[in-house]
Amino acid sequence: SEVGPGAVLVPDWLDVERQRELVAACREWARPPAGMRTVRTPGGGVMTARQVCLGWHWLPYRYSATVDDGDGAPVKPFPPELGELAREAVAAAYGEPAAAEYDVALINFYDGDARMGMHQDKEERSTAPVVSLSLGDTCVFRFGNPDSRSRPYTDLELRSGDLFVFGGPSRLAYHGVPRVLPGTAPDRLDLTGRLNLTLRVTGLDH
Ligand code: MD5
Ligand code: FE
Repeated sequence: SEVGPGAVLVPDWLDVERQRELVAACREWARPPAGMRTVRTPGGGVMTARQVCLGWHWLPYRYSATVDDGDGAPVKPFPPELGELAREAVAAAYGEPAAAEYDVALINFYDGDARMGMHQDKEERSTAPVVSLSLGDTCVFRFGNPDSRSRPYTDLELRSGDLFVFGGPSRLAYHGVPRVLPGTAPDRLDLTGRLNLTLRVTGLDH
């Protein structure tokens, strides 16, 4: 369903088997080298969601080929199956195929106390839609507007298996995760906390 212009939510898009496969893959990707890390912002802040990247390494506020704020290792490659998944997701949300090749995944892990403040995703040079897949605990997701981090915004719950695609005028909307609802993950996932996979097009050359 369309939550805003170009912002399409497809609840329960991934069946539990595909969720389990993605959770298992995320556990592997989280291992060192170039594994899950804590992100520190230039202003001295610490992000409470921990992150691992594939394809390109996200730093506040640029992309790098190496984990400059961690062990310095080369970022893990972007798996072709995530590119396929992204294109499938865009087609499911918009009813038309994706125009660009996806080349980066940012995987955020939220424990019960983690949150993400309102921000825009501006590090990508491409205007291609962002694909977001939620796994594990439900969260409250705050979907805002492109002009300010304050109202108007819409709070909605994202559950395990939900797909959200942000394109068109919503690509640069402010958004955040005000809270996670602990203990709400499907039992069969064996996951405490929330994982979010975002698939993006950087517009960078390798
Ligand atoms: C999350 N992650 O749930 C979200 C999902 C991040 C981040 O925000 O930057 O890692 S991506 C949500 C998103 C992306 C691009 C645009 C919009 C939302 N939007 O216009 O609302 O961990
Ligand atoms: Fe974001």
